[in-house]
Amino acid sequence: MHQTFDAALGINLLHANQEGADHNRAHFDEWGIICLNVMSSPGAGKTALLERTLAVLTHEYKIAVIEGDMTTELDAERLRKYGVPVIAINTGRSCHLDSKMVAGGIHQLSYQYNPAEFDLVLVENVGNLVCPAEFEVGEHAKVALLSLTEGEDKPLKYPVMFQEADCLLITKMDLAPHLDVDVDRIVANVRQMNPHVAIVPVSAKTGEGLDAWFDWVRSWIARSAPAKQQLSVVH
Ligand SMILES: Nc1nc2c(ncn2[C@@H]2O[C@H](COP(=O)(O)OP(=O)(O)O)[C@@H](O)[C@H]2O)c(=O)[nH]1
Ligand SMILES: [Mg+2]
Repeated sequence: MHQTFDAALGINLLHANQEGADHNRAHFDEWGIICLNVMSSPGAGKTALLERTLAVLTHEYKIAVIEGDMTTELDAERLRKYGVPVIAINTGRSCHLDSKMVAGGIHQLSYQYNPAEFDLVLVENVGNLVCPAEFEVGEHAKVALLSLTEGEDKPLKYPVMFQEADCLLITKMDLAPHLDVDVDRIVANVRQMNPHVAIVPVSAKTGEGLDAWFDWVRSWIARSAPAKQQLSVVH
């Protein structure tokens, strides 16, 4: 009996979250914004990647960040140095952002700015390979990071994250010469879960692979171009 109740509760929770995510995405679409949900285990290099991304792409696009952490604004402060609005959301005991929290972030952004001026919203999710993959926040695409030190088997052990990802960044490639890790095995394990995902090996430290990552982001932003054109016709 207990199991049935828990399963039903879980399905209702996910259903309510999905409705909220669709609502958030409708706002992003109305404003011609592309939203990317960046997820990984703690320490895989999400904030370092976003630092490198903001350093380059703020010259091309207007970007805002929604920064999810259980506590503190440490990551938000790191990213504010790049001169972009960073909405910090502390999730408390929750191990992931949900669509309601991100709706709060979107409203904050739209009180302070004209949201239609933005091209890209980057969401840094709470560090966790499990729950963030289940709870959409209204993103157009999911970006998962797996660092070289986490082990080749993680795509097999945490399948949902790797099945759901549109782009998988293998991070900390600069460490490869110092580790007993088989990058081809990581790629094969990811492909087993998700044959079509874009896989980009990167290093936020040396810059390896970042151009390919930036191009992937640019290709997503290009999708919102027709909506942006419509907006500029209307205003
Ligand atoms: N060697 C190396 N270290 C990295 C790289 N990216 C991040 N780190 C380090 O990994 C740790 C966690 O990075 P952070 O960006 O905070 O990870 P997050 O928890 O996923 O946001 C920090 O000590 C970073 O300096 C990288 O490409 N190479
Ligand atoms: Mg971080």
